[in-house]
Amino acid sequence: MFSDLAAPKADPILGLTKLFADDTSPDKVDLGIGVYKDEAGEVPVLATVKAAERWLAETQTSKRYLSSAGNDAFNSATRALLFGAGTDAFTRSRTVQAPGGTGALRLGMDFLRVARPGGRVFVPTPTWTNHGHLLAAAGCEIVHYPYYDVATGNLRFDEMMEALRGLTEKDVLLLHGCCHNPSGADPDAEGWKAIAETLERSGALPFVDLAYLGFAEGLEEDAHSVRLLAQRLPEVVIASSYSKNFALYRDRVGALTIVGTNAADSDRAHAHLMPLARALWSMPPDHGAAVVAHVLQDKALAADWRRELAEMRTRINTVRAALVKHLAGAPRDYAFLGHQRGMFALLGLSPDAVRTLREEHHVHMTGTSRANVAGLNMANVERVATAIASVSDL
Ligand code: PLP
Ligand code: TYF
Repeated sequence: MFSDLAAPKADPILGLTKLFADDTSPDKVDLGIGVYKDEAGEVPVLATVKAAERWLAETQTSKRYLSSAGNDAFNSATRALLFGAGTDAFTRSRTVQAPGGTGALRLGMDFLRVARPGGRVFVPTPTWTNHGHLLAAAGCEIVHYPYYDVATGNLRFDEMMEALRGLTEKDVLLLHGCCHNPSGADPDAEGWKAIAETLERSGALPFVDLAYLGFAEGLEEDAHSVRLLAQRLPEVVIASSYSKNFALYRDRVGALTIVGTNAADSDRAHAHLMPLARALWSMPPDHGAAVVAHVLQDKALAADWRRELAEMRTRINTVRAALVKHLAGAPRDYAFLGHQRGMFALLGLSPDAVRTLREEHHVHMTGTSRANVAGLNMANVERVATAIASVSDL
């Protein structure tokens, strides 16, 4: 009977929404779920998306099925964004549209069972909460590797490299392409080189989750990780998302890109993705991908989108710097936050401190003390910093 079903464990990030809604303080600040907010605290539709949606409404003549691979123009534009049009990696890769980065991750994990049967998936600690659920659902065996030290605010780079020495050619290494969630700490160029060398030696397959392209330093800069891996290694799998950089969250726009040794190998891999996608969702939702394809194909709209993306990135980096500045006198040195990128900052606060922040200061973040920096603005950042400083000893 359904009545016998025990309540499932709630998602610790999504569960925050209700706590925030129930907080009646006019000063409450939401640093919970990872959505970009503007200076006014809104999550607006981008102007370029609105323009493309108007175009789509005017010109779309049919909603007949496309295919399990989705929109071809979108898939090609995705490869161009990842690698640069006409590059070697562009030529020897194939993309399948998926419902969000999450869909791309799940499709990619199903593909791992085909491409690396019996292999283990090495996952960073910490990582995005959904990675574990997705890997379990796809039946993948998980091995955790050390990535980030919450106590010091630094990468655990040497320990990570030591753990990666255990990789074999059957295994898979899950990496965050930029703006690591939840820490915001990414390897530098030297670090990526060392990771690529380890993968080269072991023959393990890199599986890159790229959900924040353009949110760290820029579109080209943030693609460095996937470009380097594709250049150095025969095979790479990339799950990318347009939820953040196009603010298309609910429209579910993502892509799975397979880089093979050559185009023929990638075609073979692509053929395997089709039945896997059919068993998951048959065809991906079209609207958001059609919008992204139109924006990226139209020179003027593409330039406008790059400006809108730069505005989001600049605001995040500006409020991050302001947070660090206002935390300068805190009992703990928070300077490390200034070296990290993207929407998230892992503050290293105790669960007690997080609860006090929520109950007494009306500042909401995950129980792990991950703060969405994009929830800050010039009007609230000093108050939030003061509140964080006041609970740093708890
Ligand atoms: N990967 C990471 C690291 C994320 O933070 C997210 C968050 O939204 C996703 C993947 C998936 O994004 P979506 O499925 O909303 O496109
Ligand atoms: O980490 C975040 O906040 C975003 C959004 O189950 C998100 O990636 C969080 C949890 C989830 C789905 C999306």
